[in-house]
Amino acid sequence: MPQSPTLTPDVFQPDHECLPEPQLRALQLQRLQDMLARQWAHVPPMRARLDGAGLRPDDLRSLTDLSAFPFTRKADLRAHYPLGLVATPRSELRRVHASSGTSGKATVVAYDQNDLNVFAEVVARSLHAAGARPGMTFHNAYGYGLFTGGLGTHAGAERLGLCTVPVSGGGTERQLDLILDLQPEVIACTPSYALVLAEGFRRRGVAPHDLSLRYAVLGAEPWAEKTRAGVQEGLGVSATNIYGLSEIIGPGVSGEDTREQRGSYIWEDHFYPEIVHPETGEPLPDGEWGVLVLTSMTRTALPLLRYWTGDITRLIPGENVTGRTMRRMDIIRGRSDDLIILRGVNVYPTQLEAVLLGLGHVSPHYHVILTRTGTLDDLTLQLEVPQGSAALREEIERQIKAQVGVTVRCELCEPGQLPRSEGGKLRRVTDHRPPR
Ligand code: DLL
Repeated sequence: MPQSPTLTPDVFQPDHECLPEPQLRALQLQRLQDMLARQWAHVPPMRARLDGAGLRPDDLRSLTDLSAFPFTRKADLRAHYPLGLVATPRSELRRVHASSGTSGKATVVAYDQNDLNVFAEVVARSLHAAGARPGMTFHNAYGYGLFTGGLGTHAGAERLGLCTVPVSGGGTERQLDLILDLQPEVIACTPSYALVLAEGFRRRGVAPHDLSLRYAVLGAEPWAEKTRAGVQEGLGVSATNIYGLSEIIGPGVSGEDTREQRGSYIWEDHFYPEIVHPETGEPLPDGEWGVLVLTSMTRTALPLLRYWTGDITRLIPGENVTGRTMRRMDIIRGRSDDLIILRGVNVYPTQLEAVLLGLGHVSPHYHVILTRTGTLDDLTLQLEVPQGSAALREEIERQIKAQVGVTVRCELCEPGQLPRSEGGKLRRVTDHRPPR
């Protein structure tokens, strides 16, 4: 929908979020050039890599030249653990965060004051897009500590002018009490934890329309459209996505608009997005699914060039209705390393979730177990269903075969038996397969 230039769109920073596209592209090129020059001057391992590839920062003359530059991967951060890729003197750092990772050392990320300012700004934009407005109360159930979720959204909420309840994750009964007592309008947590809280209120007999909550800002793990419906109904809110990763900044790389609920705006004046083919690394056009690659253009302590997020998504083509000029990304279908290849068929857990929730009567709690018999892999899908019947089990197996193209074994269990989120990221898959 074309926007009237006389209207100020209802966004946190109209001058940035609605920058005309030609100006945005020019700004990106300038910022990418500055960032490359900064890395070249201050991060010896990255300079050596460019040298090895026969590249210099001034080889970037247009945005399309970027695809000639090398990717940065998690392995690079590990190889230079803890702070080997930092571009500023140690005395200028103001914070570190870390992610535990499933193998090997944690990944440590560092911020100087400029980076913390950028972090607060992009989170403030995301919270505003999600519906939060100055003066509202904000129940923040993302974990505080080394994880970027708690402190990152906290600073953004203060930048926007919210009153934050820094409850962090876990302690569900206390969370329910605090929501009833302090009457927040906005809640932020993982989508799986939002369902746990909704279940808690249902158990207590509190109806969604009796809650003060109006907006939920959900992220840190993949979720599908039907989970949105579950959270919206269960908590009486409008639920939107917030996406991000510690290596690039934390939450606030992108955020969805509550009025639109159709993809998350990437704050493209700070983070340059590309979608590339998962195997070849070749850039893909807008609209095609592939791996999201991000360059943090304005970070000064830890600028990363073409960081391979491993997250599978696409850039949504076409106009938006909010007046922003920045592109939107779709949901994360999964991580390229979460991909389950079951007897040759690629499956992401979120595809199974979408089928299950589409069947209506199934609760959103599920767990995937992978095993191997001989050389063949098997997938068992555990589901919570009150009074589940053999007929229902067969129907689910049939629908998954029809819609996703894989044969799974379904195991029904009583409500409450499967692991619940404790506020952190919920692991949906247990892999018992020996390495091949
Ligand atoms: O999860 C940052 C964050 C905190 C984002 C709170 C949103 C809300 P990491 O711990 O480094 O950072 O994990 C990053 O989590 O590469 C994705 O695989 C996944 N992820 C994050 N947000 C989403 C989302 C934080 N909205 C990794 N949808 C990313 C799907 C997400 N996956």
